[in-house]
Formats: sequence, C-alpha cells, structure tokens
Amino acid sequence: MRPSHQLRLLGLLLFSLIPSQLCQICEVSRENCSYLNPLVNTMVNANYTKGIQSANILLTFRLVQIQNQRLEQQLTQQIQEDIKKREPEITSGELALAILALGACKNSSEVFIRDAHLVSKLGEKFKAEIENMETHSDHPLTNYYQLSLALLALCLSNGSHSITNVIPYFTPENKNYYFGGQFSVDTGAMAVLALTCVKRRIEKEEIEADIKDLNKTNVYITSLVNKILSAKNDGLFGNIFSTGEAMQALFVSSNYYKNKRNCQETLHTVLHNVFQGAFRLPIAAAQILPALMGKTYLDVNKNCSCACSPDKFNISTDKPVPVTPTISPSNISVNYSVRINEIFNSTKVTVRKGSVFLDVMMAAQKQNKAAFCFEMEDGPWGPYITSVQNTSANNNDRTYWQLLSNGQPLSQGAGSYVVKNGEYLEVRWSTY
Ligand code: CBY
Repeated sequence: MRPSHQLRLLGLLLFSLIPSQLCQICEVSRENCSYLNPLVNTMVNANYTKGIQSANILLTFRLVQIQNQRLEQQLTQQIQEDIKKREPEITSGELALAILALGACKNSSEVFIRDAHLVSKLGEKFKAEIENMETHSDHPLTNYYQLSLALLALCLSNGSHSITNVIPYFTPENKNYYFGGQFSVDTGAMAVLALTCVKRRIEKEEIEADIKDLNKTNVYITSLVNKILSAKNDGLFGNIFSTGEAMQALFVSSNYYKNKRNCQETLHTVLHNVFQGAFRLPIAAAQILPALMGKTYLDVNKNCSCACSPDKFNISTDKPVPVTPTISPSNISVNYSVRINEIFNSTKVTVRKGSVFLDVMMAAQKQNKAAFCFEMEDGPWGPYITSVQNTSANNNDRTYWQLLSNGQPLSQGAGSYVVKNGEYLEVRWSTY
C-alpha cells in the first residue's frame, strides 16, 4: 500500500474511534458503521451447508440485529434439522451455541428448544464432560472453551440445574486453560462470560449458593481477566481471532475499556485487520462483530440498541470475497516436513503463488504417499488435520497435529494460511 493511502486509512480509522451513543463502554461509532460492512457481507453472502456449525453465525445475526429473514430462516431450519438427526454425537459447545442462537431475542424457536428438551440435554452433555475429566486425568470430552459455552448457555437459560457445584472446575489454575503451556485467551474469555453470568444470578438470588461460592467466582473472574490482560499485544488480546471474545469478557467484568485510550487502541488495530481482510471466514466475522457493536453473549435475552443499528449497513449481494487470495500463474517453492517426535520427513514442494498450507500438504502427499499422507475433517474454521502418516490426533491424550511456519505455531488453519516462497512449513505431532 502506498504511504499516502496508509495515512488516509489511519485518519479514517482514528476518526472512526470517536464514540457516540455508547451501548457498551467501547464500540465503533455511529458515523463509522460502514467499516463493519465487510464483516456483515461476509456473513450474509457465505454458503451455509454445515448445519449446527453455523450456530455461531445465527447467534451474531440475532445479537446485533441484522435483519435478514431469509438467511435467519435457512440457518434456523438447518440447525434444527441437524439437532434432530445427529443429537447424540453433537458436542456440548455445539449444543450450547445452538441454544444461544435459537433462543436469542425471544423468537419462535423457543418452542423447539423446549419441545426438544435441549437445555436438559445440554445438562447431560455437561455432566459427561465432567465425568470424562474424572476418568481421564482431568481431560474433558472436548475442551474448556466448550465447557464454558455450556455453562454459559445453562446459566442464561435460567435452568434449575445446580450450576454452583461446578464452579471449582473453573479455577484459573486448571491446565485446560492452556495449550502447550500458553494461556488460551479464547478459552479464558468464554469462562469469564460464563462465570459472570453465574455471579450475576447468585447476586440476584436466582440460584442457590452461599457466600463462599460467590467469593470463589469473583476471585476466578479477576484472575482470568488478569491473564487476558497479560496476553495483550498491540491492542489485541492473544491474537486477532481471540480479541472479540476477550473484549466481551473485559466489557462485563473489568474497567479496562473505561479508559478511552484502551478502547481506541483495540478498535484501531481490529479495524485495520478488518480492512486487510483478516475476517474472511464467516465464523471469524461472527466472533468479532458483537464486540465491535458493543454487545456480549450475556445480552442474548436483552434488547439494547447500539450505535450501529442494522439500517446503517450497506448489505450487498455481491459474490462473497474469496477466503484466500486468487492463485497466480507463477510458482513458489516451500519446504515441508512432518515430525513425529524424533522422526522427521522433509521435502521441497512447488505450488502456485497464493496457495494455502493445505495445497502444500496435498502436493507433498502426491509426491510421496507413504511419508506425507493425511486426513482432515471439515470444521467451522475450515479443514482440521486429524491424521498424518496414519497417526491420529486423540482428544483423551490431548494430542493434535500442530501447524508451524519457520518454527512458529500458526494462528490460522490449513485452509486459510497463505504460504510464502522459501518458507519452512511443518506439521508436528504435539500435545496441548
Ligand atoms: N470451538 C472449539 O471447540 C474450538 C475452541 C478453540 C479454543 C478455538 C481455537 C477458539 C475459537 N474462538 O473458536 C480451539 N482452537 C481449540 C480448543 C483447539 C484444540 C482442539 C481440540 C479439542 N480438544 O477440541 C487444539 C487441538 C489445541 C487446537 N485448537 C488446534 C488448532 C490448530 C489446528 C491444526 C490442525 N490440526 O488442523 C491451529 C491451526 C493452531 C496450530 N498452529 O496448529 C488452531 N487450533 C488455530 C489456529 C485456531 C484458531 C483459528 C483461527 C483461524 N483464523 O483459523 C482459533 C480461533 C481456534 C479455532 N484454533 Co484451535 C484460536 C485463535 O487463534 N484465536 C467450539 C465448537 C462448537 O466450534
């Protein structure tokens, strides 16, 4: 980008930070809602075929009141059908997001939630997560992000479940907040939202608890918030993809954004990333948008009008922006390795400029099937690598295939990360 363009963009972004008519303590101002257009358009124009995996998207649509009846209906129907078809195998976090999305803003799906007994089914899934922890050295069936989502949905659904006896599991010392020794900001943020909901309900005497439960909840929230704040980097928390949820956690449980400078710093960096196309995946757009519009998942049952009301958006029905840049006719070459402990297989691969990590894996597999064969599953964030060289990731052992570039873990998945000429790419058998 030319320097003059950069200056103009910087000016526009700074202008966008002047707040007006705040809904939360930090949000994009009314005059500048158009900066959020790329996020809204990514969500509106995506091709949704993944059933319950789109629950996060429907939740955001409803939370920020983007009115698109056709899409809301389509997503609602897909999610409901998927639940009917696959209920036993649906994970706790998926069901939690579905309950939040279907129930948001008091709409007709409430009947489905009730008739299909979704809240009590979620209670059962939550119990199964805890039981797995007891039999598998503290490892839940899924992960603490999903456990937190489940607690949040149970708390917001006003269920009569006894949620206070699970508070001790959310102690910030629990290793499940960490992946490979690093605090997972996404996970911590989701836990803060869940614990804040529990705390508020205890304070309103809506759930039975004693003063010790309340004190414990407060101590855990404070400690998790401090961990999120310690993961700050240039206005972001963790990385660009965890920042939306971190902002929500900070909105509901700290004074951090009462300082306007802090708010400006985060909004500036996030909007710069929006401009650069960091949120091309609908799920990424859905996870950042509520915070930018001053909303949190704790607002699902509330009605609060924010600066960027839906009519401020310019929703186009243009073709969606491609998730990755266009492939160019010229070639680049990269180094690719598969590492399982001490065993190391490497190769040089030539791919088209603009290719993603997955293209490199496929080219290597074509070269040498025995050394580089792999399997993947389709997830909300795109392809997830489940097995390489016939060695599979296993949740109960906390093993996974980690993606790295020049020795550093990537913050994007195999289907999104665009590779560069001369780069050293690696998939490493790891534990988290
Ligand atoms: N969602 C979940 O259950 C996912 C929760 C989450 C914390 C999630 C990040 C956060 C979010 N906001 O959605 C998460 N990842 C988890 C829990 C995991 C673990 C999954 C296994 C399990 N126990 O459920 C695990 C194995 C530690 C993991 N993530 C691995 C990876 C790597 C995937 C590599 C592969 N095999 O394909 C990868 C690519 C990191 C790496 N360098 O290897 C990875 N995750 C990334 C980059 C991400 C981010 C995705 C960002 C992007 N643009 O693609 C992420 C948002 C997310 C999805 N992981 Co995980 C975190 C971030 O960078 N902020 C609930 C359910 C209902 O959908």
